[in-house]
Amino acid sequence: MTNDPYALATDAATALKGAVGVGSFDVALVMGSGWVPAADAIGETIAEIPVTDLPGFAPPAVAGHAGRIRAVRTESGKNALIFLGRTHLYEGHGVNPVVHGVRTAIRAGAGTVVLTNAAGGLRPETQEVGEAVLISDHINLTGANPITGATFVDLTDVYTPRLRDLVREVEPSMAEGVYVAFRGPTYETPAEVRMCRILGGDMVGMSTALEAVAAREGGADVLGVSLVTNPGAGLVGEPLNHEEVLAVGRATATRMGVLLSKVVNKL
Ligand code: 8IG
Repeated sequence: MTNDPYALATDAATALKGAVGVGSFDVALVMGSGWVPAADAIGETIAEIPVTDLPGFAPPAVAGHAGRIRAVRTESGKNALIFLGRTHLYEGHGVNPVVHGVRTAIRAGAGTVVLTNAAGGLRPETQEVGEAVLISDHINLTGANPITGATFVDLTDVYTPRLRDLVREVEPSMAEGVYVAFRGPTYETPAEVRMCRILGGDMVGMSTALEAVAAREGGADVLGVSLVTNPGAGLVGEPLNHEEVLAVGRATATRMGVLLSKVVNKL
């Protein structure tokens, strides 16, 4: 086996296509915390495998992160790959396992990558818990980057404007916001939350930004959606716990599933 992350993704894509019996995929969706139950609305399941059946994936670490890959056929006849759970930078396996799903999906043909997450809301004045926000841009404060070497990828339109327009055709009232990515696994201090607001952030989380960068490097279009599950630390009320995140996900799963399904069918 190879140490080259791109070759590893090519190997994983070959193994994936063989394991699920699908020759090529059109779109990949990464379901973050709280989004996994929404996956059932995307299409008919063709096959589902644990990520650990493929080379390059880290074993799942967090409760509620299933660590499985589902191949589905959408109503519009597209082949979709759904990642039920993701690897986070805070797990300590380095940056390559974090973006391996996205790279594998692109090698398996996916030209569109949909990244979902649960996030803290930095604008409780206007955001509600359980609200989905379109990611318009990000601020990467993870200190990491999936790209090594002098590859100067343009990040002007990381989150493809055409895909954001398409979501607003489905859901005209949906807000847009800037996602601030931290390494975690701690939530922010109240001072860091205030900093993020001053910097122009609207949501804060521990995922998505690195995967979006890897997807753009790979030439895929990116759609990002955050499910706001708590106000950022110190803005209002109590700190959150992971169980509450999953509960918000369960409560909003049908709505989020319908949204994603409509968007995928319009691709
Ligand atoms: I859900 O408030 C969720 N994930 N960094 N901060 C960070 N990640 C999160 C938060 C939050 N809420």
